[in-house]
Amino acid sequence: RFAHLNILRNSSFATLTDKDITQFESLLGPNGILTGDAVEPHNSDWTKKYHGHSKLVLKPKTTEEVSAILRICDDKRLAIVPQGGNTGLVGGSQPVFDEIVLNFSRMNQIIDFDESYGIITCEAGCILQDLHTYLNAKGYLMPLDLGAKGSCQIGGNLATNAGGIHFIKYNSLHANCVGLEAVVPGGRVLDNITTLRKDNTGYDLKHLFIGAEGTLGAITKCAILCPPLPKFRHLCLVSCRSFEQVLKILRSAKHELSDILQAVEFMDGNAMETTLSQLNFKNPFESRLYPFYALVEVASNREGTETPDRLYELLGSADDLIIEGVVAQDETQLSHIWQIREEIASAYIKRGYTLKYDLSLAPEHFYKIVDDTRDVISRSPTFTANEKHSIAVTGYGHIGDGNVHLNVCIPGYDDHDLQDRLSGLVDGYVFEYVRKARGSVSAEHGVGLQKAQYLNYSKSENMIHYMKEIKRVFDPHGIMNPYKVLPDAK
Ligand code: FAD
Ligand code: 2HG
Ligand code: ZN
Repeated sequence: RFAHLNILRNSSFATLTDKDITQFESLLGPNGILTGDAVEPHNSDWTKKYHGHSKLVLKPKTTEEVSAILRICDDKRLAIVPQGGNTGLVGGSQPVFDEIVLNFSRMNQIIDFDESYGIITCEAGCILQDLHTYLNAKGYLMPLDLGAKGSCQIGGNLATNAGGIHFIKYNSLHANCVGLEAVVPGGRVLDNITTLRKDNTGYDLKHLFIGAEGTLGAITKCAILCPPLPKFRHLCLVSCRSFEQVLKILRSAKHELSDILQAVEFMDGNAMETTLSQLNFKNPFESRLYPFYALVEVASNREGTETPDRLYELLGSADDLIIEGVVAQDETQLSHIWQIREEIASAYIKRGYTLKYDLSLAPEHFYKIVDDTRDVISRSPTFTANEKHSIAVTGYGHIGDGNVHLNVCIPGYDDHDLQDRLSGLVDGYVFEYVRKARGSVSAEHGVGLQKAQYLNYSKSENMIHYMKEIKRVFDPHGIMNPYKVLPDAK
């Protein structure tokens, strides 16, 4: 299904033999490898778009085992794909052809928590939700929170530099990762595991692995700076008639609540309607639906009414901008409203085949691209009237960070011809729009396979030149996650 990407298997890679499998099995033990049918879940992705043809999954338990694997793979020219929780949305964690899958699920130990500085040190395969649970019990939290937290791993989060809903408050993993251990092809271990907050001893190599999507090496351990868990949080959901009104609420929230602001999220009416109907959720506004919604979350350690009062004040001062608003009255309501927002992605995947665009755009383009994409589809002679009627175009996302998720969805998964016509039109339109608007074709999900051919829409020729040079330094034979991010890097 990727014929249009024109990808050919790199003929310099070896083909896996039974002898190779035996060698890996003697290295990792029988529980350390998967073959046959057990490999299949690792060949596919959550969006049901990407399907690889790997015959082997390796499940190391230690950095030493990862090092031995990458030495063997480099010597034998066996291509390899790191895979965390496999929740990525850009086809980055599946093999394209027969690459070996390097899975981190058995490297899931928490190594240490430094209570003075709030720094957790752990292995790459720790599930994000488990880290939250561990830290919450100690009065801390992970600076990263996202809808896939029950499955994604901290190694995958670092490899994608994942953003999520609390980015506006805690910033990116580049800001919060203080230590990292990675293994590069050939097997060298780059041990930069430290809990020092400050270390200005030359080039900070760990940042190259954050956001590299597994193309430079495997992340095996990390140390993350964790904020204290605020004792009280409060959330409101408001509905608006126009997107401009949502932007005004964002500006007020940033000004009036800056010291306690945790999240400002956005969804349009189609996202709300689809999530409620596909997942059978209760509408917080009974049966009433509106064109646009914003969520504003604040948190503090102050007991009493001071914090929620400030949220009510914001709503009062924005009275002319809001059609209807609700402040969650307890944890159950708060979780319910968050669930609606966080499960939009799942709702569209349940509805059918979904084109996903994860864009950074200036406020004036943030929703315009959604409207324009809808227009382009409705004017296109490529689709019948029935097809046009069935295509849902929606915008939602992290408005506080300028990150819009544009999703275009058709019901079901069987109509490959419609899927191809739709992506043929919309991919070109959206990425060209983003290039002209000087946005980013990937705000937080990464480039993976999906956007590899559009990297130059957001990065200059000189920057791509040096990215390829860096790739060559760490991975001279190109075995690490080939065909992704920099497809023609050798
Ligand atoms: P995988 O999907 O397994 O891998 C992702 C990439 O990282 C691949 O290129 C892979 O090769 C590489 N990789 C994985 N582990 C390692 C490692 N140890 N060393 C080196 N490379 C590695 N993303 C956001 O940014 N913000 C969101 O709000 C968000 N919400 C989501 C909601 C849902 C419902 C879903 C399904 C996904 C969401 N995502 C979001 C996308 C995804 O969850 C993130 O990209 C996440 O960080 C991926 O982690 P993972 O462990 O699943 O990695
Ligand atoms: C979110 O913010 C995720 O919900 C998923 O990043 C976005 O699926 C998407 O397009
Ligand atoms: Zn997101």
